[in-house]
Amino acid sequence: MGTALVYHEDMTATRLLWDDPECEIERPERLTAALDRLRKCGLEQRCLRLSAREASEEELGLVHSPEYVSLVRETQVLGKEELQALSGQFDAIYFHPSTFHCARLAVGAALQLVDAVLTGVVQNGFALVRPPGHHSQRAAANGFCVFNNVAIAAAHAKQKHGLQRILIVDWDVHHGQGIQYLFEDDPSVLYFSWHRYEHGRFWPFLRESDADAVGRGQGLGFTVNLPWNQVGMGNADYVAAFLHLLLPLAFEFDPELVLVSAGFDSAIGDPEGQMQATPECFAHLTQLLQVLAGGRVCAMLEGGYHLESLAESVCMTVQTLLGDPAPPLSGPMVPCQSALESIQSVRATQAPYWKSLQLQGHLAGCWATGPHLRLLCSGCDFELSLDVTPVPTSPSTHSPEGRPPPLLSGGPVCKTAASVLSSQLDQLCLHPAPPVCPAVALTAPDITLVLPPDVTQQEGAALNEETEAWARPHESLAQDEALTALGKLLYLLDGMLDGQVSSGMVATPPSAAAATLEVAIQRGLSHGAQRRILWLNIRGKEAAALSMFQVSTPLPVLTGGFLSCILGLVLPLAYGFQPDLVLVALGPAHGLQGPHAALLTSMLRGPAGGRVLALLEEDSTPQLAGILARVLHGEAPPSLGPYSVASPEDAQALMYLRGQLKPQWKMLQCRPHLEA
Ligand code: X5A
Ligand code: ZN
Repeated sequence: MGTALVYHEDMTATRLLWDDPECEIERPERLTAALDRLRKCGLEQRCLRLSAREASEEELGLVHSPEYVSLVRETQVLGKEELQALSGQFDAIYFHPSTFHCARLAVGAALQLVDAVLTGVVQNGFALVRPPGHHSQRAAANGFCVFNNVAIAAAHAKQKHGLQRILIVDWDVHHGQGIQYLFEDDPSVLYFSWHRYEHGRFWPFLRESDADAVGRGQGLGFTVNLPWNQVGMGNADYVAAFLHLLLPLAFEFDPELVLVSAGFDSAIGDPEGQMQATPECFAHLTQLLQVLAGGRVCAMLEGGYHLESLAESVCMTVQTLLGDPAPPLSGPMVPCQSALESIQSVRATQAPYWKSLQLQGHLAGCWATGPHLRLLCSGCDFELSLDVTPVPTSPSTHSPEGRPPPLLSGGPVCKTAASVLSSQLDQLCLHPAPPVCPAVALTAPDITLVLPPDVTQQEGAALNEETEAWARPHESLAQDEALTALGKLLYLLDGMLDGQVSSGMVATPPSAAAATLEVAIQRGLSHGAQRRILWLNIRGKEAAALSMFQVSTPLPVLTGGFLSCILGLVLPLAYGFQPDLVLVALGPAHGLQGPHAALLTSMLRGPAGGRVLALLEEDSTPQLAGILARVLHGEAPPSLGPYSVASPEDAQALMYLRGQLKPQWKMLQCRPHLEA
């Protein structure tokens, strides 16, 4: 199951024939620059190349009026003067004698891509097209767009393939008002667009581009606009918008197909967008979307006018569709205040329509203290310690069950949350790092092991002595079996930290799990300075008995609670921390089903540059090991299926933890500072 690249060189034919400063940026070199770069990077060669066909007039009729289609058809025979006069009747449009042919190829490319994905010929793909489509409307060309490529693709997926839920993600820097109008009242198409808005002072200057346009009729809540009110939005802002807004809705919507209006005028250097996101950011956005819809993602080019930035961003997107890990993001991972204001306002506006946005925040301030919670990141060049309300140590301050009581008891809800918190806090833990090098640890007691195919056989005789030395202090590591697993683990760990291995999986005998993990952590931390390692340990409650667990949160196994924990806590921490390596350990009684474990593992590849080491116990099911191995190699995790809402207790526990961690970990924020 590969990646399709749909293209036709005829689409370079249409071009501006007269002087028009607004339109001159939409030029043929946009396609050739992108294609050249795809070839130079060897990416084109890795894709299934499909030559675009022309869409039929019937297909255009899925969203456009017959009169409008005729009007565009007739431009083929017009002279320059007539073309210019007709163009003037639309906003930011030029026609060329080849426009009808090119625009039909652009639509045809989008349809071929959708067909290839929905018939299982490929897993995903990219349509490299012009003219773009998302501004075009039922009977109007607009903003360089003639036919609405993505909207027609969505209508076709519904009509020809019987799809019932399609997510359209419009990451172009302009509002795709054309798509919005076409699906405004249609609950089978969830349209998400972020766009430069500047309180209405940016093209296309529409009131309905603002956050309060949410669709109508049956489609209420299925239009989601995220207006950017300042220029300069960057990687942290884009990732925060996905984690805190788009992805909760998308998981709740549970799409069967994801269409991307992939405009790259939202990338750094673009004269239209004036934004700051680097090309790698599009790899991350793509990767974040690939966990939806079983990985069925079709990206269609929209805008993007800085040729270098466009070409590089297209490469990043295609490379990620091919399954390669996203390169690390540059720059500080701190969303700006204006971005947080926008995100918060959309969350508030959309909350009535989405369970995944509800149940958050209304109990804020309920807790004055909480359970033992401590996260330490220490290192040669930075030290951050976050000490959250120490747990009272005197037994007299504990409730009868031995749990720390909240100081401000706000009523029944708080009491429930208190007991849930203290009983469930052990399932996911953050490890403190010895003061050797920067590290955060999300916990894990038991070891599993990932073996990239080319590495599997190499256990290195030279390593054995060292392995034995590491094992010596641990009684449980004495047997051969445990020693072998440890050897593999250390081998992989070194390979990943040296950059020779991208990901791995190791299985360990259950009795040796805790010790193996301990060695792994020590080894990772002693490997070299300046390494950031994120340890994530998931296991049943008894993990609390182990030392070194400092921060923990319940990791509910129900879809809603699980997702809010991953999207609202684990990934923001991980993106903020930017680890060199993530170790995920699934210990005894971890309670996760295969799809959940796969989703978590898959999503952690993002912040770690793909360097994820999974540790399993030997008695894990082969299905689990198989599914994890596949996602580690870049395959899409299976869908989680229908959404079920997080319990109030889980939501409360998560909110408490987030509240404690937010001052230090800015990616956790989804609203601006009130004091600012
Ligand atoms: C597809 C696209 C932008 C039109 C801008 C007009 N259109 N000022 O990016
Ligand atoms: Zn655009």
